[in-house]
Amino acid sequence: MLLFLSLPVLLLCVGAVSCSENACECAQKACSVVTCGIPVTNGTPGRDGRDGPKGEKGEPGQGLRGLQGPPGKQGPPGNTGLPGIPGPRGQKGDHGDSSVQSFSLGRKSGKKFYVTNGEKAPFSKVKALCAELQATVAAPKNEEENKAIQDVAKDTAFLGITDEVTEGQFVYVTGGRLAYSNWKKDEPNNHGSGEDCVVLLIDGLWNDISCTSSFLAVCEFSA
Ligand SMILES: [Ca+2]
Ligand SMILES: [Ca+2]
Repeated sequence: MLLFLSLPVLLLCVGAVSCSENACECAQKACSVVTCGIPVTNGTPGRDGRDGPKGEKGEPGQGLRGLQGPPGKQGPPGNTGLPGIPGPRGQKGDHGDSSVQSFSLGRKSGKKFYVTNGEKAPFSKVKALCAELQATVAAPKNEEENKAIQDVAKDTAFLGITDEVTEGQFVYVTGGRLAYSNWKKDEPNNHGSGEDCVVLLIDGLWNDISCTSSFLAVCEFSA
């Protein structure tokens, strides 16, 4: 009640007097009619109250989430794993050397064995082909061997015989003078610019011929 009475008075009087004392004394100085309450001295403060009940959990914060940071450093390598289970057995592979694979079964004569892959080539390549087989170019040393090579070749084939070292003197490429020959009539004739290699013709007769011409390769194995 006091507050209601004094407040309007205070408001009316503040504008007239400036004072820094308490509101009631100030009002009494400034205004002729003011009713103030009797001042009362304060008592000693009461003891602290007991703690209140725990409050409810608050709402999550509304702040913006920060940007994702850069990736961390790579960790140390792990331990080596156990060995895996052995895989299934693979399919059988192809034969390794195609030149060996394509050679057909030859003919055995005495202690020799002849094979051909049906390939026609210059004499230098025929020699290389036979060398790949750990063999030599077929060179008959008697009529039986000549017939055996003829049966295997069924075409004009190089023999392992040349007169490259000394013209007109035919020798085996493996070394040694001829032990047997079966020249065709009027051969060897060293025709044209020279013929230093020898072929076995289909009829079994021999002819000297250019080493750079291509004829069948027949190789010889010693059995
Ligand atoms: Ca010759
Ligand atoms: Ca000739």
